[in-house]
Amino acid sequence: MIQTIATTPFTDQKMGTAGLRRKSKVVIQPNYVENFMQSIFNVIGDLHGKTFVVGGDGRFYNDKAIQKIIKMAAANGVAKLIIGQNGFMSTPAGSNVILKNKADGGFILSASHNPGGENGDFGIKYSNASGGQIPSSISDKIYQETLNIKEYKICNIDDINLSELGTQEICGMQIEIIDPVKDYVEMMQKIFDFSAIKKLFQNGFTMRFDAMNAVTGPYAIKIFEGILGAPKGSVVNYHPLPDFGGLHPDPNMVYAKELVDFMFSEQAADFGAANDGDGDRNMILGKGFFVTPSDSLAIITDNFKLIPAYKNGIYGVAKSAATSTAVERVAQAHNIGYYEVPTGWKYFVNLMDSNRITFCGEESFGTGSSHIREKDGIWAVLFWLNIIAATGKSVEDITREHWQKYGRSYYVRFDFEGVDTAIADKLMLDLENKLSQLPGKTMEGFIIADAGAFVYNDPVDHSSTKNGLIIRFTDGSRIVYRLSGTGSSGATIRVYLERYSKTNLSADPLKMLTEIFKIAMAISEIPERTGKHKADVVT
Ligand code: VG1
Ligand code: CO
Repeated sequence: MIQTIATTPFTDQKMGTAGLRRKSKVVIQPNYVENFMQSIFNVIGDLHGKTFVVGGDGRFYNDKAIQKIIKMAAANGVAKLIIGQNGFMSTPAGSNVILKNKADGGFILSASHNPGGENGDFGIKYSNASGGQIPSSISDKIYQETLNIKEYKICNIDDINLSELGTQEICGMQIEIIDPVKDYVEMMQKIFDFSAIKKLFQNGFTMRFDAMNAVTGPYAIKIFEGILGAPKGSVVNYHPLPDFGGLHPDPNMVYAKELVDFMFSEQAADFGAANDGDGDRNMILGKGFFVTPSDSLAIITDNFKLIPAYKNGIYGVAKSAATSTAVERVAQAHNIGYYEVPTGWKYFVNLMDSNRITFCGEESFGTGSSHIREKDGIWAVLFWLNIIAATGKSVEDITREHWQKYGRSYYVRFDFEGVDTAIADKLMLDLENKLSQLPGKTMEGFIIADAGAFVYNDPVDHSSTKNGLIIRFTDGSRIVYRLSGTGSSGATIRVYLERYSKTNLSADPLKMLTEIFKIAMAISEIPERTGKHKADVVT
């Protein structure tokens, strides 16, 4: 039944910040998924006795790609696959299943927060036995392999029915179909005070969770409405759809518009939240109030004692360089370790494995802890509910009190999308060369303290990564520039701005950052070079 099929390489199978992401139209080409998967299997080497976890966020092509992966894994000698029922599994649930079963790795079929459907994107995230996505040293090897691939192995059998739970054997490989929600719920119950949150809802507390027609719907229904007793209808857009119902499943102020409008209306619930396509991102809202992901990480860290699983202490905390410095002040206050890493969750994995950190987060709506090795959308929502249940305070009060205590980091990200790749690369190169001349200069009344590339030297594996450019001002304000590594066409220039104030706590973030924005544009020449005088997305 095992066939060896001749193939020719694709030249664009390099993984980005989090796995491979391409237009669906590209991925559905004959042999595209096959080449990529065979390259991974070749780099792993001997697959005998190995177990992998497979699932996806249910987007267009999830069903087809998963059948190919199953048949190829069998043909390549994999011992066992643990598969999410109907081929579904969120990214955080997948990480948990890998760790719980001591599997050798896993594949989540998702392009995360990118739109799905025939005209959207498809992707594959590859994790190893750590439960986190592979480091660049391995993805580089896989990319080299994709450029040289000549053949792949596949089992010539009918498609497998993925709807029935249980174990079966296909082509000499064992497959176990599991309910991915069950394990995930059990894990959450071990971390948080479910009975306190349940009481909160019994006392009339209201919430709205927007699953954005993506993978977290079934998890959210089970946890929030089922176990915790949130009123029916609290979870919306909970049916995972192949095109996410046309939504862009990125939980931010721009793309989660329906939820934002509701939470800023007269009918607003006490608490609002959304997750992204594959369930690893989260947005937290109060009544007419938005919590930036950078503040959310700081607040979560400051309140660790309220949560059963962390009450006896946490190791340390880490953030991506582009994330605001709010959590740094909390780490100092609690005298715990503090780390700054490049953008991408894979950089947190070594820090968690070596007990250097417990919490970590990114400005891009990602928060998580060492319970798994991925960011975790529902975990973050439960963390906030647990803080609210323990303190009896609203989202807004919790956040404002945090600012009173630590001061406020005003923070906004500007994305310039669809920029010609050559123009974007040249812009970043020229900018980097210019940075050494900036320290000491005064612009718009702000004095530049230092400027340079962000370089991370991993304290565990001693790898060195350069990611983004940072300008720091004497008052603590910062500008970070990066090119996105998750797009599927053209380049996106991300500009992250931050300004700190100890006393001015209720200003409009965009107003606070007016001068810093002007400086960021003047130094980088983004308007002149890209023709864009305004960002495409502001979050
Ligand atoms: C973006 C975010 C980054 C995040 C990554 C994956 O990457 O900025 O913080 O880790 O997406 O998120 P980039 O390179 O486009 O800036 V997701 O929810 O995969 O999985
Ligand atoms: Co995601």
